[in-house]
Amino acid sequence: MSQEPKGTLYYVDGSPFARLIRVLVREWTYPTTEVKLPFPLPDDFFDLSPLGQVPVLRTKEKVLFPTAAIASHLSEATGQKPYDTQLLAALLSWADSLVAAFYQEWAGLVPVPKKNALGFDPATCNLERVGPFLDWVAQRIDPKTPGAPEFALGCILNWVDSRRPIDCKHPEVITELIRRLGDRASFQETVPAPWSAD
Ligand SMILES: N[C@@H](CCC(=O)N[C@@H](CS)C(=O)NCC(=O)O)C(=O)O
Repeated sequence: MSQEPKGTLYYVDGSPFARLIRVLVREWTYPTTEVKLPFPLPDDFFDLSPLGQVPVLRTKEKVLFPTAAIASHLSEATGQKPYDTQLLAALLSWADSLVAAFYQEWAGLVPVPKKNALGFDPATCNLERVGPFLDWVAQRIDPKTPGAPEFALGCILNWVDSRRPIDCKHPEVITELIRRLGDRASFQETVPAPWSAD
């Protein structure tokens, strides 16, 4: 990306949300200066974003977050064909629930032997939606002409497979998408460093 940067993109190497935006700026040719941050994020990151999360894209005009808002800005700024915004929103919301489930596990938090006012284990509940949700997603994606939702699905599933694999067979169309995305420069240039909770 040798053109003049249009913005500064703050990211964490392992974040599937941030990776999606790093993929989109490459796929849609929106040059940015990428700033890699440590995780956990520095306390003063709240000065940039009140949510204290990555990704954040700072342009001349505004500070953009969360991921869906950045994707929408990039799509408009680079003149992309409209994509399925419900599908992208559902995928990002699903990723939020996976992050919640995995963080609970990685932090060693399990239900304690006292009254469970909810009556269920939130981490288990968050993982129960994987199968039904991916069946729904499989009806809506096109592995041959990927757009924002397909790139998001690729980033999320690559993250799951590398961080905390789930025992769940994906529909064939999803397997095909992941294989195709792996051949793209945008995915090859943004592969996160290996990490393990152990
Ligand atoms: N819903 C947010 C999720 C972003 C998110 O969870 N980012 C994580 C990294 S994967 C983060 O910055 N976590 C730092 C924290 O929560 O303190 C979005 O769509 O942008």
